[in-house]
Amino acid sequence: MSDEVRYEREGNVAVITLNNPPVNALGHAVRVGLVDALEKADADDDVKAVIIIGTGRGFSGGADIREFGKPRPEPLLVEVIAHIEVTAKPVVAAIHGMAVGGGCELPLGCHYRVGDETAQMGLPEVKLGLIPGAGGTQRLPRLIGLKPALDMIVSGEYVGAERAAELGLLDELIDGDLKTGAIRFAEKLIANGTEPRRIRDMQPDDTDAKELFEKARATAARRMRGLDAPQRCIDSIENSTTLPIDDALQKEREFFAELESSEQSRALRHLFFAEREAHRIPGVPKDTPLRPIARAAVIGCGTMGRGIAMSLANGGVPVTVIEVDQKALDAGLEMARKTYAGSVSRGSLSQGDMDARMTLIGGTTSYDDIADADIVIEAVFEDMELKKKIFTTLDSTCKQGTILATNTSSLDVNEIAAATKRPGDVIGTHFFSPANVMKLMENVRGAKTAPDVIATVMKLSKDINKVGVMVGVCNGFVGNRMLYAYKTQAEYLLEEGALPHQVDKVVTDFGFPMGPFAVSDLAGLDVGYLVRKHRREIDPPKHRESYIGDRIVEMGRHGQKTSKGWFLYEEGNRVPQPDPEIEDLIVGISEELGIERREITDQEILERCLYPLINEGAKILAEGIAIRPSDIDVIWIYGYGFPRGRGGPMFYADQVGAKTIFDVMQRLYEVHGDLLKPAPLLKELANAGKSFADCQAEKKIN
Ligand code: T1G
Repeated sequence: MSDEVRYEREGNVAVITLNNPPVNALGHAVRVGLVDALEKADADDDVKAVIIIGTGRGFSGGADIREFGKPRPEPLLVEVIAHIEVTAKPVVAAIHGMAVGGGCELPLGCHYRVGDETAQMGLPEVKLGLIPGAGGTQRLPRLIGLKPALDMIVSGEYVGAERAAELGLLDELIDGDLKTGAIRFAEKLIANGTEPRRIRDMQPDDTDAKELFEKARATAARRMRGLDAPQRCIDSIENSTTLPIDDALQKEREFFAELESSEQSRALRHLFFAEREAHRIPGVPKDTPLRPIARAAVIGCGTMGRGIAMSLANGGVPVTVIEVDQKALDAGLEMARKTYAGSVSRGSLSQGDMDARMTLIGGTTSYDDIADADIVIEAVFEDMELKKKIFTTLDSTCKQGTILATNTSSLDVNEIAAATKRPGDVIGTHFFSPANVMKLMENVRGAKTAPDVIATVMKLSKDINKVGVMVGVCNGFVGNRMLYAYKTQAEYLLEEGALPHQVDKVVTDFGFPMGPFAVSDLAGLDVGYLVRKHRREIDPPKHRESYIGDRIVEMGRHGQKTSKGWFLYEEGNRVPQPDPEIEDLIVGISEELGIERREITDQEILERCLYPLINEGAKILAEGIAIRPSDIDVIWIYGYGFPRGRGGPMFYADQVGAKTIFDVMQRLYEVHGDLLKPAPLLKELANAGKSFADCQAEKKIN
């Protein structure tokens, strides 16, 4: 046997063990080893049943995603599964931890499946822009029924051991040692002379099939707008009710091949690895010791502060929130309770979970009560003097080793750290609003931030189910600095002839959930107005800023919360409606500025918004503020809703081509000036015929 697949015999039961750390991915060596082991079990007359079990953290994380997009050597996973299925001796999958993707399809090719309480089973291929390509769309519906199979495959979500047993995905839940329990299960089969039960021989239950598929298609079109894989999943599952299984399996393989080569799947697979790559940080080895985080504190219980507190509680971290007085504290905690209650009423959270999380959130008005916190996250108004005052207080109050984090969205973390005697303990943890919902944690490394503080905060981001990315210090860090470049152009376009609904439509047609102006209305225009005003006082911008947004706020229009902003909002309706009053305002401002309005094409809008964003990303990379292009992609996907199927701004730039983007930027620069001057790195890649991915590969951190 190969190292990746071990073979042993326990009495009349052959035990085949997957041993391919870290997740028993079903790469070529594993597939070869499995076939060898099955043949060995077949040839041994003393073997009356077979078990397949995994070592390490789980049964299997599925096919090896790194093999995709390249020719895969035989035996293919479908062939291995077919080999298992025709085996004359009962084959039992013994599952712990993750059995996902091909790691779930392989057990479906087995005749029986048992699992322990840690088992998590699913077919998440849709999240990679694929469909289950090794029989999952045919076997799962036959085993558990159309509706649960549709739900699992189209959502890509996992089911735990209990639910798997309820569905019939597991034939038995094993208490105690899994291998022992699985052998006992196999021995019962032998004793009873139980024959192999092949899922392929089961007939799918096509009750209400037509209605189920119609509903599934409509839901997928709404929830996963613009993505191809969800629809293909439904098509393939529908084939299980209309075609003989071998024809349907052939169609499944055709659908898989079509999606595997698609830009959407390449983008989604890029993001899968990009999220993990973000945890590779220069100067912070993988085995950097972590500081324990048993207790947290948050300064401020406003929108951001309570969102952060909820995120920590959601991750099981006890947290104490500080406010200036009891009234503000009570109001903030009541808002947190109401937010949880909303989730309970929508059915996305149980009352028990809400109660447990609220129990983890404490409150106080005294800094002394948080002296023993392991991490304190400051989330007060974006005022540098206020933040420095708070950090000086924290420095003198908190125990040695407490991590002092600021949620600032753009201010200088080094300046904040300098207000303490422990700059090594200071870091930025920039959450995105609403912090209890948005996944991105843009963690900002100060010049003196200690490696173990970085490692601890990156691990905390995972523990509270966030996506952490490490960035450097500059105005706006990575996300907001790029957003500023994009929004500046969006507002200039309004002065030059475009209107808000036209710009927003181009951006939503590209795949963003909302356009820039609708987003501003949702966030509240008054917030940005105050930040801009404050910023102009302390750090005047180097270029002319459009003042359309300021005028709108000065008209008392703050966005959705006042039913008027860039757009109009009817009572109880959040759909933005164009407002002639705003269009008149914009035309008037063009006249004030002496700009002759012109017809602006959608293509120009798209290029004027996206290419300056990419150009700013190129500058950020050259300055070392972002470690790698894929980190920028992760930031934009999880912090700003960049369409996942496009892979993020830098991945998208590689699809368009650096030369194309450079040529457009050069032309814009000649017309609109320095703000649109092509970044040197963009020019370098364009001239060398290289991509941002090449750039990343050249600087890979192991
Ligand atoms: N292939 C290759 N590498 C993988 C991998 C996979 N399937 N899964 C994980 N890794 C790497 C990952 O990049 C990381 O590497 C390390 O393993 C630990 O991962 C035919 C076609 C299983 C839930 O979509 O969801 O089967 O950064 O940090 O938190 O129909 O990994 O250490 O170098 O995520 O314990 C379908 C993908 C494939 C599941 C474990 N399978 N994996 O989470 O570890 S397509 C998936 C995960 C398929 C069939 C189709 C998670 C996990 P590095 P990790 P984790």
